[in-house]
Amino acid sequence: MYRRQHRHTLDTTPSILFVDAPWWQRAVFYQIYPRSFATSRGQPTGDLAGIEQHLDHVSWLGTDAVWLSPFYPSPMADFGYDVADHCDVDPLFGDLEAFDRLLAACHRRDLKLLVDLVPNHTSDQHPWFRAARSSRDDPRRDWYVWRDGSSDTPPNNWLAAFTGESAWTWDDATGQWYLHLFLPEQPDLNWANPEVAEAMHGVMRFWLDRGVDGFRIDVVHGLGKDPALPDDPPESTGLPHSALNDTAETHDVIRGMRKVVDAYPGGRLVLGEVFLLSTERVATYYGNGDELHLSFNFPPLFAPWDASRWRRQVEDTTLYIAQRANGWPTWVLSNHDNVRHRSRYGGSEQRARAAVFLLLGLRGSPVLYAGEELGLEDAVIPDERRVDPGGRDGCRAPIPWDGAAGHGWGVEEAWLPWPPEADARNVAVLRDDAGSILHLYRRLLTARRASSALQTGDFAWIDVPESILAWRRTDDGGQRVVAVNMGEDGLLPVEGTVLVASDGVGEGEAFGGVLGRDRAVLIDPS
Ligand code: ISL
Repeated sequence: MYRRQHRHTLDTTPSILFVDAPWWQRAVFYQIYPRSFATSRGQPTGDLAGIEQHLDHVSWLGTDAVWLSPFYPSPMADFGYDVADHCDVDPLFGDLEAFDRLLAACHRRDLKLLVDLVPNHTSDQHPWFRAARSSRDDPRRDWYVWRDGSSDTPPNNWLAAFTGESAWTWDDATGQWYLHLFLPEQPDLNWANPEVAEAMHGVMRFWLDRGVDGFRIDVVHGLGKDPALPDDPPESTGLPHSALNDTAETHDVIRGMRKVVDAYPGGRLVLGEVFLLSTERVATYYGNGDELHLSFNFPPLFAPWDASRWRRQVEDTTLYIAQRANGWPTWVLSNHDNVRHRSRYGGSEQRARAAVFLLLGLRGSPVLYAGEELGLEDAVIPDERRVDPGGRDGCRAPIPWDGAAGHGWGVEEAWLPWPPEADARNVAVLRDDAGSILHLYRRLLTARRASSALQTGDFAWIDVPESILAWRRTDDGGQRVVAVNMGEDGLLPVEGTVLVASDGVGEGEAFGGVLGRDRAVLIDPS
């Protein structure tokens, strides 16, 4: 069913290649936000060469694939999610040669690389929109979503993200409204126009031809709009339309994109950002094996540190995604849009240590966000340093690489304040401390790589007290038990050897039967 192979990575740990599952079902993804990861040239913002210089950290940790947030030319109204040219690199981050070097450096380490595709909207400075806006008769006019009306009444009640105001902006020069699910500087493309699909497929081929392993697709559920543009229902009051758009049209668009990647060899991946707050709805974006390979599923990210709430999230994910033909879940606790999970769960490192057992132990592909392996909390951002229109600066603080002034960036201050305790909580210091959360992440990633049961095995709950989540992962190769305690100390009726413990205690020994509050264990029950 599978064969053991030594892979030639910088890591000396033998790893196992399971040939029966596609790579992305076994993979652990690592999200890099390029502005905040590392600089190669002593700048307050990171760059592609800086990422390349720090790739050994990513492979030492034991992840399999990198997802790079946008690095394309951009006016940065949304820090790169407002793309002005999909086929180039912003000078802030380097150039296409720097990209090619980074891609080659990833592949030398057996790391896959996904780039972020932003197909729902462009920057208002993109040549396409400049042309579209220039005149109602411009051939590109219909590449965006325009509607007639009077300048004081938008075409419908849709709200934009971040501003909380109308998703329509009046263009005085041409006397029509244009749609933007996000900032007015991010006009939505009109995917009902086949020329848009053709152009964006060209963008995909541009990166696939360079050798990328696939795409994380931004706001993929937003692409198809109901041509009637119906009002959002009153009960959704306050939610931006970007969290509600869920139309049949979008599934056609995704099938078109899937065909583009499937035409390439080597299992190129589409991992979609479906930001709908229902796992049942998210699941539909896997289609019949002809839409997304993987989708983000955010309801678990929004669940508090509470065992019964988490149990429900796991059950929903199992029911709607894992049990769906071609469904394979993903798990994510932190990203560049949300308060880091350590901060969300109350700030204790102990909880952050236990939480990674959910990410790496549940059935599905985990997506880590750079810095969570350091147990980072959100940075405290004074008002005068806030820059994001969506208020998401805290989770985007720069990665501290060492404890010296400038934390490896060569500047006193980076584009955002350093995260808390950066003098002690940084890569260099935590690497020297075998008991650190960083080493815990690494031990757990190593244990996951060594166990096909943990990667792709079946999932079954173990009957335990309410405050504990415990489950068994099983396949022909063996079994693993994972347990996470979100409440009072409790009895865990499992025997076996502790492989990894969230507090590092008792690893290699027989499990003692009691799991403490905010603690987690990985057990080999054989
Ligand atoms: O960030 C959010 C709430 O604070 C989400 O609603 C977010 O807008 C949604 O997940 C879509 O996010 C993606 O597209 C946005 C961009 O700002 C985000 O950074 C990106 O992840 C527009 O491109």
